[in-house]
Amino acid sequence: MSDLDLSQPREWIAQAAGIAILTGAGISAESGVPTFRGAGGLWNDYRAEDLATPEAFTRDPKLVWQWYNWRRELIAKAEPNPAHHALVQLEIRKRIFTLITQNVDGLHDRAGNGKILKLHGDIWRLRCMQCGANWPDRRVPLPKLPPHCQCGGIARPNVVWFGEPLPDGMMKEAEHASESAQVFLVIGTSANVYPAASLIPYARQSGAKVIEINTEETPYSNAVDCALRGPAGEILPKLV
Ligand code: BJW
Ligand code: ZN
Repeated sequence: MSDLDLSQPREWIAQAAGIAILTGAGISAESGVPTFRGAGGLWNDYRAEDLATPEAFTRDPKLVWQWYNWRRELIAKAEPNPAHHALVQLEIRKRIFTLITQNVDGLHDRAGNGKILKLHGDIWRLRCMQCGANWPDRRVPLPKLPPHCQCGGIARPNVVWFGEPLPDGMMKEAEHASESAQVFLVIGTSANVYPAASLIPYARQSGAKVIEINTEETPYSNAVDCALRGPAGEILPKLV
């Protein structure tokens, strides 16, 4: 870690008027929130297709909710880490700034970022399967699974499962931010899930310097301008 040369990426960041950032589960790992894939990933024990799909929820809403209830408990105990805080400093400093996150944990909000595009929704919001109403609910644990809406319908977590579209217009906004940025930071994502991962080549083709921060190699590590190997909570505060 200490031998990483940060001078070039630091200069790109310092000189950029506009910055866009894509974060994934790895940025919250140092806060104690498990990632999905890789060492200690959530889905080493649980298969994605068993839990994070609309079909799984229709089959067994209680099982899926038990998984989300457990994750809500873990996240409720977690605090934003130095990587989250560094991104708040960056937002204060840059005129053009967009934080695009795949995370549903809300730790970017709690750290204090304002301009956040939550591509995969928010674990702290519920949505009615019947009437479509959606509302915040931070109770941990939820008293009764599955929770219900006032209309009597079953509620689901307001997140995006496999096979579901991202929230209306959000990908367009993310693409706009990515093509307008001089620097695109990719932090703690395995870059396996689309369309989120497509923003990485999109930003680069639009002219941004792309900087990846990850403890491991990803499919894009060889296709970015600078790949920094190590924990986000240690690298990011030194970069910004
Ligand atoms: C650290 C670290 C430290 C650890 N510091 N780093 C094109 C090609 C192929 C497939 C598709 C395609 N386009 C669409 C698809 C299908 C599918 C898909 O992508 N499948 C792939 C798996 C192949 N995509 C979809 O279905 C999407 N929807 C869609 O495309 O809709 C189209 C449509 C249009 C119109 C009508 C209908 C449909 C939706 C994707 C939804 C993803 N949802 C989840 C669950 C969210 C809710 C929840 O949290 O429960 O989102 S899945 C899960 O993966 C979650 C994450 O946001 C997402 C990404 O994971 P992430 O963040 O990258 O985490 P990990 O764990 O994978 O990686 C962590 C990384 O951190 C690792 O690299 C570590 O090394 C690193 N790390 N500690 C720095 N300290
Ligand atoms: Zn309802």
